[in-house]
Amino acid sequence: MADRSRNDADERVTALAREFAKALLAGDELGADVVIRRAIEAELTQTEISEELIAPALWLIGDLWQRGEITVADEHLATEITLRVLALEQEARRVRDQRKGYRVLLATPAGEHHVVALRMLTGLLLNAGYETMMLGPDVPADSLAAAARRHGIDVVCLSVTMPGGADRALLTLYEVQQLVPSTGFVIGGRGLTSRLPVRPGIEVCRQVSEGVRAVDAIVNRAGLN
Ligand code: B12
Repeated sequence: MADRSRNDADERVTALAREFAKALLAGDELGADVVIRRAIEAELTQTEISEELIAPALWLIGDLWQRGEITVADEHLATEITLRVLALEQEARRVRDQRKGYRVLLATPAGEHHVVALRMLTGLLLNAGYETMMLGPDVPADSLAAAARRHGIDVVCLSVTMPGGADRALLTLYEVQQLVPSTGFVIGGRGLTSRLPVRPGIEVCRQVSEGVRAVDAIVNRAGLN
């Protein structure tokens, strides 16, 4: 079993290394950056990325250059892309490390059973480096607030789909703020109405893809206080 997971990990590294080399050969900086970000998300260490992805790709570039199969310009471009990607990797790790200490709770208010959007958001937040706690559907305001306090939650994400859901989200917000006033909120879903207050510490989103940025905005603001 351990051998199998080691083999899977090796195959994943080999595939990423191949893709990184391909991006360098194509002069595709964005593609190279995406491969490195995927490697970070797959929990490869900085050493593994340097030794098993970047170095072999540059050795290959060197061989092709020596054999006259690519030009000096191709080799220079590949090196420049690598240097920029290294800087981006540092930045991506710094942002991810900063997010590590923050806890995000996800739930739908009482009576609301639609949780697909929140499941999607959980994955995005985890990949971004946040700690998440998914309570799932139909959570009464008082027990959600108690959970937020018990687990030291920084941000609560709520989703509302059904008519009337926005009012229950408001009630949840109120209950949590009574117990832990510093908690931030990210709220989304088609059941939202203009009754929800938009003020610092409360972010309203139309798309799941806005969720990580919204949580970032809340924790960055809290960090500046
Ligand atoms: C799957 C589904 C269910 C499943 C849910 C299972 C589950 N575990 O989630 C079940 C079977 C339980 C269900 C039950 C019901 N459902 Co239903 N359901 C759906 C369906 C088909 C898909 C919902 C979905 O997952 N969409 C995909 C997600 C990704 O989209 P989304 O939620 O809209 O989220 C997007 C944005 O709103 C935003 N977002 C949403 N939340 C959040 C949160 C944050 C923090 C962020 C950042 C972003 C964000 O991001 C997403 C896009 O990026 C919809 C059809 C539809 N048109 O949506 C009906 C639908 C929502 N259901 C409906 C109905 C009527 C019901 C029931 C009343 C049916 C019944 N008679 O029992 C019950 C009510 C249950 C309840 N009280 O909540 C209606 C609602 C109509 C309305 N607004 O009045 C719909 C629209 C179907 C229809 N056309 O009639 N349902």
